[in-house]
Amino acid sequence: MPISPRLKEIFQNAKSVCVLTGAGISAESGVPTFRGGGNAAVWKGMPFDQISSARMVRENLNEVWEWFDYRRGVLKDCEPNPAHFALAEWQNRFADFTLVTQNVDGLHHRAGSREVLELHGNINRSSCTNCEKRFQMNAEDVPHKPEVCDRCEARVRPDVVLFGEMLPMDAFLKAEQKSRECDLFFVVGTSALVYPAAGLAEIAKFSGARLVEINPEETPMTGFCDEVLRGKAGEVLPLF
Ligand code: BV8
Repeated sequence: MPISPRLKEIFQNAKSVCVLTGAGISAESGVPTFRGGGNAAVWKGMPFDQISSARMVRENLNEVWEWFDYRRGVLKDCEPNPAHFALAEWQNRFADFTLVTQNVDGLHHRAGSREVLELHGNINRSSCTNCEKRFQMNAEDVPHKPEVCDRCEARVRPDVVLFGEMLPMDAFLKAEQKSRECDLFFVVGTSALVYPAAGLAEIAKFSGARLVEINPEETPMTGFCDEVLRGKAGEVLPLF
């Protein structure tokens, strides 16, 4: 997938760059995507947006933990891939660089990205269902621990934003502000179906940014982009 000389020049002269990543950037690390390959992630017959929902936390927290402990088990053997490392390099190439992710796998941090706006939380953190105290888990803590909060003894839950839940406002508002200010916005490895995250690309475009999509497949965002690099993130990003 060659990068046009025009895009290369825009990239080299960009002052403010914003990147939104989704599950596709971790696909080459062996992390299953949610909707890739034509089938949506399911857990014991429940579609992804049912098992990963605020309602399931209320109705069956044990099942939610089983789903997240399973995913954390898969993640234990996954390493960052060239796409994550390329973006970690980009943070030193621009005066103003913002990395926003929908992913909860923590692979951007492990690749060396310093400030990552995690719009949907992090699978290796849990939070108290009562007092919201947060706990950092190691990848080896499968099944998860602690089970209950050491401050108020209520149950803990994955510190991940589930369907029907508010995003962390500080992260979202900063991502929104950077989307307005940037001159170049990359959408990498996302089906662009989940809002308000996907809306950041629209905000960038309406604010005058050049919009670039990197994805082996077409998405609802494709027609809206100025440039489409039809390829894998791990192969395309290192070419810049
Ligand atoms: C909320 C954590 C109120 C859980 C996730 C409009 C506005 C606001 C909300 C809504 C709205 N319309 C609908 C809603 C409700 C809902 C929503 O968006 N539903 C969708 C399904 C219609 N949104 C919510 O409930 C959100 N909360 O709205 O609160 C609010 C309102 C305003 C402002 C603030 C708050 C909460 C959504 C968060 C849900 N939690 N994750 C968990 O992980 O279990 S979302 C989940 O989907 C993941 O985070 C994932 O990242 C995300 C998006 O999926 P993708 O990352 O795109 O992954 P996917 O598999 O779909 O696609 C992979 C892509 O990669 C594919 O295109 C594939 O081709 C490509 N690919 C494959 N291989 C590669 C590749 N690309 C590059 N290289 C490769 N090698």
